[in-house]
Amino acid sequence: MESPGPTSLLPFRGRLHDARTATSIGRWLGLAVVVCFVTGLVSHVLQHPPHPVADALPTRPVWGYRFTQGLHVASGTAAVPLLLAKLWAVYPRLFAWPPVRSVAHAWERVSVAVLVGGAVFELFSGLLNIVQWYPWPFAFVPVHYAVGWLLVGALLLHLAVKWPEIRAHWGRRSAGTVRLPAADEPDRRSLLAGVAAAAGAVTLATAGQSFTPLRRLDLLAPRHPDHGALGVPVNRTAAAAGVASVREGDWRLTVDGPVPYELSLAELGGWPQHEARLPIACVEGWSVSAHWSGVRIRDLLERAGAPPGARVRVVSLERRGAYRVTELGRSYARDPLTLLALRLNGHVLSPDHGYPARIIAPNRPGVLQTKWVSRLEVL
Ligand SMILES: Nc1nc2c(c(=O)[nH]1)N[C@H]1C(S)=C(S)[C@@H](COP(=O)(O)O)O[C@H]1N2
Ligand SMILES: [Mo]
Repeated sequence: MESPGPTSLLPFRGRLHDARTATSIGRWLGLAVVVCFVTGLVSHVLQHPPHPVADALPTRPVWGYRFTQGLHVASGTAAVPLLLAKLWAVYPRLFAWPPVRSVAHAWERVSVAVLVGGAVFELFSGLLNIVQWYPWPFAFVPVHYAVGWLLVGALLLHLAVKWPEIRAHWGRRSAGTVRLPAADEPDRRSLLAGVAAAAGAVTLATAGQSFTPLRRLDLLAPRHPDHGALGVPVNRTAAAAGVASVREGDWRLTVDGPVPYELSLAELGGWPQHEARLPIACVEGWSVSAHWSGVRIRDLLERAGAPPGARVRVVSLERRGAYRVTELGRSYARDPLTLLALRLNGHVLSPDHGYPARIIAPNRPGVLQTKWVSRLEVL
C-alpha cells in the first residue's frame, strides 16, 4: 500500500471519503450556513434591536420578516442532510494518525471540533425549537444566537486553512490535477445527486409552512398554513397562555400617557376601523398572510397626547410568559398599518388569536405580535 502523506485519507479503505467529495458537499453546506446566519442576524435585530436602531426598524416590505425567517428555517432544514453527508465524507480524518502533528495542526483540530460541535448544536437546537421541545436547561434564543457566531468564526477559519484543497477541488476540471481515482467519479456523482435529492426533499416537504404556494407539499413541518381557527395557525393557545376567556363587558383598554384614558370594547369599536393585509410570521418558520382590521396604534397614541416620536409598551392580559410585554419602536408605532386588531379574516378575533385585541404590525416577528392586549404605555 502506498504510504500515506500527512493529509492523505488513503489508509482508510472506504471510497469517496476524499477532499473532492468534502468540497462538493461543503460548498452547499457553506451556502446554507451563510444564508442561515445572515437571516438569523436579521431576526435577532428585529427581535432585540440595539438601542440606536430600535426606533428606526424598517416596516417595509411588510413581508420582509416572513421572507427572511422562512429562509432561515428552510436553509437550516436543508443543512441537516448536507451536514450528515459532509460528516460522512470526512469522518475517517478523525482517526488520522498521529492525532496531532504540530501546533498548527492541533489548532486546526480544535477549530474543526468547534465547527462540528457548533453546526450540530445549531441545527439540532433549531429543529427542536421548531417543534417547541426544549429538553435543555438554558434559554434557547441567546444560546442559539451566540453559538451562531462561534460557528461562523470557526467556518471562516476552516475555509482559510483548507483554501488550497478547496481551490484544487472546486471546479470540474481540477479533479485530474489532484490524482484521485477516475473510476470514482460516476459514484461520486451518484452520491452527490442523492445528497441533493435528500436536501431538496426535506426543503420541499417543509417550505409550504411559509411559502403558501407549496402548502400541499407541507408534510413534515409541524405547522400547516391551513390548520387553525380563522385560517391562521396558533402558536400558543389562550389556555396554554393561562388567559381566561374574556367577557366583552369586563375588558378595558388602558392607554397610559400624558393624557391617560380607558376604553371599553364597544367604545374601541366606535373608533375609525382600518384594514391591513399583513402576515403573521413566526420565528419558528411558519407564516401566513391574513386580513386584519382594527384601530391604528398611532390614533390611540395621539389621543393620549403622545409626542410624534413616541414608543409604546404593549402589555397583555397574560400573567406569565416571555411575550406578555413587548415594545413598538417609533417606526412601528407611527406606521398606518400598525393596528390594535379586533378582527381577523372578516371575523371577531378568536380567543386563541388574541381576543379581544391584539397587535399586528408590518415586517415584525410573530413573537412580538402581542395577543390579548390590555394596556398601552407611551414611553
Ligand atoms: N401575549 C402573547 N402574545 C403572543 C404570544 C404569546 O405567547 N403571548 N405568542 C406570539 C407568537 S410566538 C406568535 S407566532 C403569534 C402567533 O399568533 P397567532 O396565534 O394568532 O397565529 O402570536 C404572538 N403573540
Ligand atoms: Mo412565534
